[in-house]
Amino acid sequence: QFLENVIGHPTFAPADYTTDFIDTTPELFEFTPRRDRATKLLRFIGDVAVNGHPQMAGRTPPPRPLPAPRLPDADLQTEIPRGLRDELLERGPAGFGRWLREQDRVLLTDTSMRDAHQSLFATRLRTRDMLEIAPYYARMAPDLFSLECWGGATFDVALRFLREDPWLRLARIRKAVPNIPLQMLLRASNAVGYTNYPDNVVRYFIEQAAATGIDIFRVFDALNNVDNMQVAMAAVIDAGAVCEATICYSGDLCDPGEDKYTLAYYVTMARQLEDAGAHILAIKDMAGVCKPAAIDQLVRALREATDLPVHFHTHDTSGISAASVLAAVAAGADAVDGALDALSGLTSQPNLGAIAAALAGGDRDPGVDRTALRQLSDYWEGVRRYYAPFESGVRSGTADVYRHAMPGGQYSNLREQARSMGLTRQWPEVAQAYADVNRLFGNIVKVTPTSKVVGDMALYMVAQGLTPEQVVDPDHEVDFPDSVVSFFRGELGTPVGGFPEALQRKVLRGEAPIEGRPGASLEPADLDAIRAEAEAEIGGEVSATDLASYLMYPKVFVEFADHRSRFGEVSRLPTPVFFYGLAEQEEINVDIETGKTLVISLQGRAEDEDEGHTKLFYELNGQPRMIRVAHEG
Ligand code: 3PY
Ligand code: ZN
Repeated sequence: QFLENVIGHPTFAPADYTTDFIDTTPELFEFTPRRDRATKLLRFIGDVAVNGHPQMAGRTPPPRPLPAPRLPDADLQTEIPRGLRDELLERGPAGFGRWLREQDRVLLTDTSMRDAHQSLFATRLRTRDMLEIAPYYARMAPDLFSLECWGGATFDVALRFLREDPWLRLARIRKAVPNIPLQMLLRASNAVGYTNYPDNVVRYFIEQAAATGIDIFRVFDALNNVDNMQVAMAAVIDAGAVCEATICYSGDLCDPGEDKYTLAYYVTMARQLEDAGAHILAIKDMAGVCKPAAIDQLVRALREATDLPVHFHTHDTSGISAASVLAAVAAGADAVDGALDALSGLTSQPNLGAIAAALAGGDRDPGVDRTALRQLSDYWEGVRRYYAPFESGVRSGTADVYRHAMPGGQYSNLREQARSMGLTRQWPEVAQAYADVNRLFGNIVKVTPTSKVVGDMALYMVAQGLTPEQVVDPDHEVDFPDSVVSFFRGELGTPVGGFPEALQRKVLRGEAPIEGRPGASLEPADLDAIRAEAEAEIGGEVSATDLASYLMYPKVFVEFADHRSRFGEVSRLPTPVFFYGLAEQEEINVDIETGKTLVISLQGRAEDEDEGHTKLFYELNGQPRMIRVAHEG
């Protein structure tokens, strides 16, 4: 079919098909035999070789060659043992929750594939690096409570920057790890986006996620608004998955002056979540400010006030969060989160291997194989080297987090944003502005997306040299960022205690805010019409999961789909090749499907007689191939 298409095409010049030719004649490529998939990947590799990866602009690549990460020595031919997911499948979500609460041991969630890299290297961990290690998890760590591997910022970053399909990532992890529950972070009505979606979109997204492989949904609302969580929670329960309803920890329970985020406040919320059908309660300490004495009180109070098990999540930004994890365990927490050693610490989770070791032999010993955890971590250590250009450069814990309370998943991003605005040296001012904005906005819960609103305003203040007094002064003109205007309109819901009225009037310039739950004022989306619109935009078929991506991020999905049709499944490429390019004479293996491997090497390059193009000479499975790449810009 390929030959027929090409030979029959009027603009075809033998042995001289160029990327332009391919780009301008997509109709030739409406089938996907192996040769076509190979051509697309060669074209992508060529594009990185000639033009560089767009993500690397302004970043320094690590020295090459990068040693391959070391895989554990477990035998992948052995049968996959029974794991905690089997317990879940047998008992169902409610029974699983009750079972969890009855355990003496504390259970462990590994966040390496989601929050750890979101918090350490800008969410850039690629599917290929997850899939290499996934079957080892299945064999070596079946006693883990869950792998947090999806949701949060990973969805957006996969499509936008990694140009890979987050749904394929999930489906493949599921296939490789059938025995450990897979967990995702869901921003309730904001799903995996930054704004409220219509209720039927939230439900559709959750149905797709459950069908593709998510067992446990950690559902939170960025203002701790239970009303905003009901639709998502009900959809999770209807999908037959575990609903881990989440309380975002804010303020300071250890402060005698704390009059907003009090124990009574958290207990009330926990009871509402239990009434709404939660199977598990999560305490999400997104900034890592929940001190040991605070988590002790909180875990005890929530377990006493409800019949639910309690799962504690924190970040190590301060450098001492493991103390809070151990305090949570001592107070009766049923499960805790950590990241495997090599991906732990700093703005990520505390160290899972160290937590397991500290608890070993005690009455809450998690009962995991610590040698296995070490070998899995050895792998992550090698993988982390690949992503060095995306690390924030933060080298130590900082007590400053107790002042600004930035979420760990935001901290490195905001530093990067500050850097790109030329504000690197003004970081202390940005941190102070963040704390000031929080005060001006009425001391709100700060987690995606409200944390983004506060961060946008803080950067704006520092860039403009605005003082807090000027921000509130009705006579001082301020051009508030869009996210701030949308927040004060109530598009993310209403904060505990309401909006500061005078500031709201100033921001909205007389416009009336939304009353009540934002989702209630959004028209249901016409999914059939939207699918037709998406198909028209990408000029091809839109699958059920493609539609879910389009509903979240229409523009980003269309760009992704365009990339996918030009370059194929780039998630299959090794990470150094994806970001830094294939070195000449380096040989790589790329599995394009089970049992089908491409062996690719780059033999040389030459400038083309046609100016602005480079010819790349490859060897593909022993055969010479030439690709011409247009120079960009
Ligand atoms: C996210 O929503 O991405 C978060 O990690 C919040 O902590
Ligand atoms: Zn987190």
